[in-house]
Amino acid sequence: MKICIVGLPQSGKSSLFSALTGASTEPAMAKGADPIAVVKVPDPRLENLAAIFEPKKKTAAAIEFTELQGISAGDPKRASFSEQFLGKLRTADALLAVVRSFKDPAVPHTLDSVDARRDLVILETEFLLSDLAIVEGRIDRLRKLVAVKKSDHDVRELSTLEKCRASLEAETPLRRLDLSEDEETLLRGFRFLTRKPLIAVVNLDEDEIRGEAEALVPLAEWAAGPKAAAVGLSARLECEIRQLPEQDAAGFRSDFGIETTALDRLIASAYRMMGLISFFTVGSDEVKAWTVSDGTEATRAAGVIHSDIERGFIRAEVVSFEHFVVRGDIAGCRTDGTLRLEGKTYPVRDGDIINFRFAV
Ligand SMILES: Nc1nc2c(ncn2[C@@H]2O[C@H](COP(=O)(O)OP(=O)(O)OP(=O)(O)O)[C@@H](O)[C@H]2O)c(=O)[nH]1
Ligand SMILES: [Mg+2]
Repeated sequence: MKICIVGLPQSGKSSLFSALTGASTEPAMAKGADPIAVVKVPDPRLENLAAIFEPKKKTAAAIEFTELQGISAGDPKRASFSEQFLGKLRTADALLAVVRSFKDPAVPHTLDSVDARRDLVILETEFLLSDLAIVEGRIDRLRKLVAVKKSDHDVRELSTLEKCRASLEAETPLRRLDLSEDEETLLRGFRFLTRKPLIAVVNLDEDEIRGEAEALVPLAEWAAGPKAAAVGLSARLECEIRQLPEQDAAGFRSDFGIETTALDRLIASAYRMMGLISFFTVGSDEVKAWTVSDGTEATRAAGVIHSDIERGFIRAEVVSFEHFVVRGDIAGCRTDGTLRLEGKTYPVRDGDIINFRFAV
């Protein structure tokens, strides 16, 4: 899973990147590249399973974060995002927008005032306009095609895109559209920015942390929509805490009234928002967490591991994490019937421990 960090200049993107990854953005930027870091998803269940199986290797699910350079949105003197920049955003599975709430007069704001909601609207507007340009271009082409030869596929695509255009013209991001499975499939290839899950990270002043809920009120309505979420944190403080030894960090956190790390909270909300779940494969060689969308069928989940396992799928042996930890071994789960045999269309659930049987 790949998440792009975007935001207006000096909103705290690099600080957040460092807080999440423990790495500085400077070496990559010095080379003119976008810094990328792969971060492990913390999951106590994985630790638990590793303690039981004592495997040679333990592999957590991972999220790739990247901070994109070169934003000039909100600058009234310049045009909006470049095509190259938007193209990079389109490859992301989710977007993370950093919006500034900290007041620090030492850090100038391009718009001379601090307003998290306004900045979020500026970013969303850029995304809306980019999607709208794509939708309009495609509608023009499809109209011409349909006038010559009316194919069923083109007609359906045209009507779906017209639905999208109406939404975008009303300044409603496409993630709020209710689409049928067919419409969803027709749109997939466009990789619309406003259809992607969007997490807003409100970069708080240190003295706002205890009042996080209050600081998020202006975004509450926005964050209540589908595939949207808002999290408040101080990027600079989290970045400083990240550099402390673990025992000092805990004390520091409780002094500021911070309960969990920024990373844990961000990932938890990203998972919830994107409808992602984890299933596990276990054994003495490796215990591993895999990420799939909630409701993914067993064959497709198998394909995440290897296409051969998907193609040659026979059955899945499944036991839930909760049942497994009571027993502590697979043979016991087989005996008491908590280990089940499931077929191709079984919807995988969060925490399932799965052994795929396959033949190629
Ligand atoms: N007071 C305060 N300052 C912060 C916070 N987060 C970032 N800053 C400061 O804001 C400035 C910009 O932070 P960066 O993390 O570099 O922001 P950025 O969005 O990566 O900036 P550009 O990449 O230049 O657009 C730095 O001087 C940070 O120290 C915060 O939570 N509180
Ligand atoms: Mg930066």
